[in-house]
Amino acid sequence: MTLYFMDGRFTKRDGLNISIDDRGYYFGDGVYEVVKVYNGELFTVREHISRLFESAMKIKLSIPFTEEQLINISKELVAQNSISVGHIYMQVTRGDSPRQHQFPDPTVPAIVTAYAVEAPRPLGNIEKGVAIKSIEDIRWLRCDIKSLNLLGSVLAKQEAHEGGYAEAILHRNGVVTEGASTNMFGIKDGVVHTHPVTNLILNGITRQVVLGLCKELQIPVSEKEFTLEQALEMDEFFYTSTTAEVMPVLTIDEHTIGDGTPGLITKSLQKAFNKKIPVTATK
Ligand code: PSZ
Repeated sequence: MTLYFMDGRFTKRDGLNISIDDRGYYFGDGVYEVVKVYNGELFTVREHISRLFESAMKIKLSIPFTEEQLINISKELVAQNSISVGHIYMQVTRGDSPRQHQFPDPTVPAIVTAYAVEAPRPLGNIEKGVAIKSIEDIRWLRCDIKSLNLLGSVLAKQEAHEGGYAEAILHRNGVVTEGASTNMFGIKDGVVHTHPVTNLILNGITRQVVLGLCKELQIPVSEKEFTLEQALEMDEFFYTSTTAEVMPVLTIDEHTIGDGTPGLITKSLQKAFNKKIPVTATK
């Protein structure tokens, strides 16, 4: 039996009290996080919860819990649901109020819901690598906010999925921004390239972990814009996210990257990443 969190308590699914007037439902007016669980332990939970508060602040949404309380709720969900390998999903919306675009006045309490699920790591793809498709980035100009409004990402992911691709590589005016739900990295002549932290990307927690690993392994990094054309000429390519981890890219559209197998630097980053997570997480 899965236990959910809502309104300050843990409940079964049929005990959830979701309103048609929830602003998340009408407007996608809210923010969210996904936190990975390895061997029953939350990975980088502090960073994720802190980003949840940053996203909320950027949309002028006040969360009725402290960071510490949300971390404890996340831990409780993992324990209550006996999660071994999987993730936590947590979202906060601007509350339950009759539909009108402007914020409810007076303010209504933000609604925090969360659940935990068991889900295997994508180990086959992590080892073999994947094909991705270039798609124009039509999202809004605040991609730094982890907002519930995901239509731009949903449409890109669907188009990639229909073509048999694992992910969409988004480009704006020819510049690679990120993936539909991942951060993109290219490696050329030993240098790791990725989009700088601006309003045009989400500064992924996995992105930050991987940049830390580059530093530890003394791999030079360039956080500067690169074009889709330059991406095709990279020696290696990979993307990162909480669930995709460090995912090698073998082809972009029909163009092969390097020799069409996961690159050496990519593999060394995967190895270093694996050392950061509980070692027995082989699922
Ligand atoms: O399960 C999934 O498919 C997940 S879990 C998290 C994501 C996907 N994606 C987060 C994300 C994103 O939505 C965008 C637009 N860019 C980058 C990322 C990667 O962020 P982290 O590393 O924090 O998960």
